[in-house]
Amino acid sequence: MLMYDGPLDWQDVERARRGAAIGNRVVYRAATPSTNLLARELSQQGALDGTVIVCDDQTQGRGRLGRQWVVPPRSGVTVSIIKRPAPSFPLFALAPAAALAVADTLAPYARSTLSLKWPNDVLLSNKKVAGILIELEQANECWTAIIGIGINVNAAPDLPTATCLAAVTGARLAREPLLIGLLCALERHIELSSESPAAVLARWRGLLTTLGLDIHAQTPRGDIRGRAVDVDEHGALLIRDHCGVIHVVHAGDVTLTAHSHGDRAAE
Ligand code: BT5
Repeated sequence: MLMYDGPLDWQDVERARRGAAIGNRVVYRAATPSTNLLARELSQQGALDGTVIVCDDQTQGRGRLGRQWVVPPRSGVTVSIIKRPAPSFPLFALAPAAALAVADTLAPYARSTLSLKWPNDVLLSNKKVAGILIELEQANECWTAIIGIGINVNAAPDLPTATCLAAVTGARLAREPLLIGLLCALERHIELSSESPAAVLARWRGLLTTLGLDIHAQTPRGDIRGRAVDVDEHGALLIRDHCGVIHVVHAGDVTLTAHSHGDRAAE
């Protein structure tokens, strides 16, 4: 019988990923403050490229810009991947690759309600079901990326903007096949990114619901209001303000402004 509330069977995941570039080695903790933090420590201690860190209870999960990621214990996929791409790898494609990997993992269960919100939220019925936090470190000309992904599978935190996969499927799901599928899809999209980053960005762009809408962007350089008209070849958001000036936004947060609002709860 499947134990939806039991501990993650991480050995099942490692078995399924034996010999793969991502997940050949899986590190599991019942509880840890943050898998991204642990991944960084393990990476500094020499953990191999493609090592996967998972936990059942993340007590101080991190979002972007100092925010928190909150997950009820044993309910979700909480994972960080250590990736050391070749020097020529287009790092800007990593976040789109990760978002597409999550989208492909969830699509069999919820294709019609799935969308992406710039820069890296995955939404189901316009509510956030997954978040991605990529942290980069450089040493001796080489980059290490810690790719952190949280997916709400059987529960979501008590936030009006959050949902979980089970809310859409109406049934609780085993987390192991989702994690195995996610690692497989991530490996595929990272490979594709190094061969053709433009193809990855084109697919990612196609799933972005942010485009064409009037938005308010909070960026490290200040606030911008206008219409999200496109993304550029590096994934930056292009916003046209009311004077017609195009702003290129590499990092920030986006909310819809009044006349774009419909039922888009996660905005
Ligand atoms: C993110 O940040 O969405 C990135 C989340 C990354 C989490 C993973 S879990 C594994 C790894 N280890 C970590 O410590 N982190 C990564 P951001 O775009 O800043 O969104 C954070 C905001 O989303 C919060 O301020 C809340 O409003 C909301 N939020 C928090 N927890 C949520 C959840 N479980 N589901 C949906 N929304 C959530």
